Amino acid sequence: NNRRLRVLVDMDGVIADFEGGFLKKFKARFPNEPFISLEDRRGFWVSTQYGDMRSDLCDKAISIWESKNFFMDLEPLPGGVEALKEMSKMENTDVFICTSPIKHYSFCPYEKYAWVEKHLGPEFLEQIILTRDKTIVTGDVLIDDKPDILGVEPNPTWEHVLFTACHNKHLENPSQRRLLSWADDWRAVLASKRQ
Ligand code: DGP
Repeated sequence: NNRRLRVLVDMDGVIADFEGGFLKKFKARFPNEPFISLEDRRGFWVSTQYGDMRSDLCDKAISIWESKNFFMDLEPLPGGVEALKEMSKMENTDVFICTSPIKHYSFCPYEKYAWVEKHLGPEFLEQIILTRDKTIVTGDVLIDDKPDILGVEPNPTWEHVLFTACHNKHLENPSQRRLLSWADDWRAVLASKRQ
């Protein structure tokens, strides 16, 4: 088998700490408002859970990630940068960062490119796929923390491996493989797709 393996890796919640960055900036900007600890996060959409707590907190949450420097300032998640660099050097392996920008486009797309250049290096700028629909991207595996990845293509080519995050750790779906973190055996996941 000499086919190359194509690995798609999500950005927010997988290599960049969206949830931690959000909570830190939400508390700093709204020190007198209630917040949801990472332990209590449920559901992919942060604004939905904040809106359920109190309706005006939905827009307050959204204002955090629509602000300049929100995406740029996200901390790398432990081991993510190292894992991407290692897999990009593996034989017969192509790695792409596959990330959905928010629709408020003033800062997010620019800052995602700048983040990749800063943390992974300028050569990784070739590997960025910005799309709101990941189902139309072909690949062998998609490592992503969003439990349900839907779009216009009903049968995506990739296997979605769920990357564990604060909002999805309680979900049980036996048909979905997981990576618990970058300390988990991502090399075995890649190896299984080369068979
Ligand atoms: P991705 O991780 O590539 O599926 O991108 C999803 C983006 O949406 C990511 O930047 C996180 C962000 N996000 C998280 N919660 C919400 C929300 O409630 N509303 C919106 N618009 N974006 C959110």
